[in-house]
Amino acid sequence: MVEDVSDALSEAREDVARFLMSYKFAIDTLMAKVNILNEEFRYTNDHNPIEHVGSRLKTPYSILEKARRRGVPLDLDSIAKEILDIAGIRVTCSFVSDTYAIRDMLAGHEDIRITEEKDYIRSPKANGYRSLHLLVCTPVRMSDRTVEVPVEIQIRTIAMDFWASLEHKIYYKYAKAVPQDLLDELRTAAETANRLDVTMERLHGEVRELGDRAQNPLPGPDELRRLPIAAELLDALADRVNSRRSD
Ligand code: 0O2
Repeated sequence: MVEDVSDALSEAREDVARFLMSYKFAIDTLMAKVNILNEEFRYTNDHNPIEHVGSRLKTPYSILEKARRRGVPLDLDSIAKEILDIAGIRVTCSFVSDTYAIRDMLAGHEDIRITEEKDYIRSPKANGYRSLHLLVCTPVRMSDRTVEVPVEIQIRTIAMDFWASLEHKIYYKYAKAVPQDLLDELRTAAETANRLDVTMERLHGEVRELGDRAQNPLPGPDELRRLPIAAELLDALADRVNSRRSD
C-alpha cells in the first residue's frame, strides 16, 4: 500500500516535470530569438530597442493556486488549456515605439503565432498598469512529437517596468489590500511614468533628427543644381529675374 502511494507520487512528479519541461523549452526557444535580435541591434544599429530581457516559469504552487482561483480542474490537460502564462518572457524597451517595433519583429517569425494581444499601453488598467501583452504559441520539438506551447510575452518600457515592479511589491506587502490613498498615489505615479515616456520619446526623436541632419546636411547650391527639378526651378527663377531687370 505504502509502495503503491509512493509509486503513484513519483509518477505524478515525473508527469509534472515533463509537463513543465515543454514550457521551459518554449522559453529557451523564444529567448534565443529575442537574444539574437538584441545582439544584432547591439552590433549593427545606432539604437538598440531592447534594454533587458527576462523570463520565468511559473512554479507548480503558483500554477495550482491560479487554477484553483479560476476554478480550473486540477489535471494537467485542463491546466494546459486554461492557464496560458505558465511560461513568461518580459522584454524591457527604451521607448514606447520600441515596444511595438519588438512586437512586429516577433510577429515576423514564422514559428511565432500571436494568438492574443492585450494592449495595456493604449488602454491602461484602472490602477495605471501599462504594458503590451502578447500571448504567442511556438512549436517545441520533443523526442517523439512536436507540441505547440503558449508563452506570455510582456513588452514594456523601463518606466512602465519600474512602476509595475514597485506596484507588485506594494500589492504583496499589503496582502492585496492596499489602502486607498496608496492606490491613488500609485495611479498618479503611473501618470508621471507615462509623461516621462512621452518626453523621452520626443527627445529621442529630436536627437535622431539632429543626427540625420548631421549625416545628411541640406544640399548646397551646387548639389541642388544637379537635381533636374531644382535646376528647372532655378532656371525659371533666373528667367523671371532677368525679364524683370530688362523691363
Ligand atoms: P507574475 O508573477 O508576474 O506572472 P491574471 O493572469 O489572472 O492576472 P489575465 O487577464 O490572464 O489575468 O492576465 P493579464 O491581464 O494579461 O496579466 C497577467 C500578468 O500581467 C500578471 O501575471 C502580471 O505579471 C502582469 N500584470 C497584470 N496586471 C498587473 C498590475 O496591475 N500590476 C502589475 N504589477 N502587474 C500586472 P501574474 O500571474 O499576476 O504575476
